[in-house]
Amino acid sequence: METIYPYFYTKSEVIKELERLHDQNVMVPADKPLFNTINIPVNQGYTRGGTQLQNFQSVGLSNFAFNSQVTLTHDSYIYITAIAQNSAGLQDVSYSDKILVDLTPPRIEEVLDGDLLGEDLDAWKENTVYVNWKVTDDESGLEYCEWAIGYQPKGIEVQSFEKIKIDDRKAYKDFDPSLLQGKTVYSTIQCQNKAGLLFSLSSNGVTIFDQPPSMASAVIQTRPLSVTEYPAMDYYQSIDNSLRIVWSGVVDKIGVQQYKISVNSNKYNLDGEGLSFSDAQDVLFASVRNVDLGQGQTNVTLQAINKLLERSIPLHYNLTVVTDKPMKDASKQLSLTWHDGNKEFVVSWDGIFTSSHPLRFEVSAGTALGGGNIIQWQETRATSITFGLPESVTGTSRLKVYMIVRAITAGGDYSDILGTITLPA
Ligand SMILES: [Ca+2]
Ligand SMILES: [Ca+2]
Repeated sequence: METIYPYFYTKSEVIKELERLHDQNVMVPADKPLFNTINIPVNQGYTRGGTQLQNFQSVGLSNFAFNSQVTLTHDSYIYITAIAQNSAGLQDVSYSDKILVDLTPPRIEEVLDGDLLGEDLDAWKENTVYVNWKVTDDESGLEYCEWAIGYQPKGIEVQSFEKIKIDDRKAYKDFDPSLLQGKTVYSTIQCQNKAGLLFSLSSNGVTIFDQPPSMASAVIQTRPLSVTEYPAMDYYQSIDNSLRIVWSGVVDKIGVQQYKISVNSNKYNLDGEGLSFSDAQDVLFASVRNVDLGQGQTNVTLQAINKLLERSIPLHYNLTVVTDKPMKDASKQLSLTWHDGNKEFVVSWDGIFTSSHPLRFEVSAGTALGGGNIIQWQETRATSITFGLPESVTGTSRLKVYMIVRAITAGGDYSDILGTITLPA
C-alpha cells in the first residue's frame, strides 16, 4: 500500500480543506468518519500506529479523509495510519511520515528602514527603499517571505508583495522619484512558515526627500524693542543691546534639525549661531542679549537645515536701531490758534521736531497741566491737528488750555513740547 501524504499540517489547514470540500458540495456521510488515526508522541519519542487522537474509523472506499475536531498540541509530531482491508478480510497498513504540528506563525521581530542590519532610519534622499528584517520560526521553519511597500503600514501602493531571500536579512530596490520623493513609505515583511501560517509586520516608515527646507511661506521679524512705553515701528528698535527675533512658516517634510542665525551691524557680528528647537513649536524665538548693536542698520539672516543637512535659502530681515530722541529746535514755539467762529483749535508744530527716520506724534489737550479732558493721546503723522471742545467742557470764557505734543521716533523714544492758550472772554 502507498504511503499517505497528509494534505494538512495544522488545524486551520484542516478547516480550510473542510470548507473547500463543502464548497464543492462533497457530502461526507456521518457514518463514514474521515480520519484514519493520529498519534501524538509523548516527550521526544513517537510511535507509529498509535490511536491517541483518533481511533481507526472507516472511510469506505474514499482515498482522502479529514477531522476538524481534533485538538493538536503545538510543537508535537503526529502520525497517520491507514489500514486497507479487502473483502476477504486481508489487511495492509501504511504509515505517514511524522508531521510537525506548528500552531504559531512566524515570529517577525523587527522590520526596519535601513541598509544596515538592526538600523532604522526615518529619512533619506535617494530614490531607493531599503529594508532589513529579523524573522524566525523555531518549530516548522520558514517557507517564504515577501516584501511590500506602501504609503501606510501594510500598504502595497509602491510595491505589492514580492518574494525575498530570507537569509539575506535585507533588501533594497530603486524606484522612480515620483513614487518616493516627498512621501513617507512603509515596508511590510510577510512570512509563511512550513505549517502554512502567515504573519506580517511593517516598519515605522521613512520619509524620502531630497529638497532643502522651504522658505516660501516663512516670515521673520524682530520684536519692536523700545526704551519707552511706545513700541518701535516695524523694522526699528530703540534698544541697542538686544534683539528678539521671531519667525514661523519654515516647511520641511523631514523636519528642521537646526536654524542658523546671523546678525550683522556696524558694531556687532554673529555668524551662523546654530539653534535647535523641538518639532512641536510653530513660532520660534531667539534672543540676542547684552551686545552692542550700535546705531543704524542691523541685518538678520535665518537659514534652516533639515535632518538630512539640506540647507535652505537664507531669509533676511533688516532693522534700524534708532536710540536718539527726536531733535527739537529750541527756538521754535508751538503754534496755537483758536477759531472762535467754528469753535476749533488748530495746533501746529511744523519744523520743531526732526529725525532721519519717520516720526509720529501724540497730542493731548486739557484744562489742567498734563490733562487730557479735551483730547488725549491723539496720534497723527501730520504736523498739525484741528480739534474742538467736547460738550463736557463748558464756560469757555478766558479758559486756559494746556497742550502737549509728543514726537516719537521710529525707535520709540520721544520729546515733548508744551503750549498754552487762553480763550477770549
Ligand atoms: Ca511557529
Ligand atoms: Ca523608520
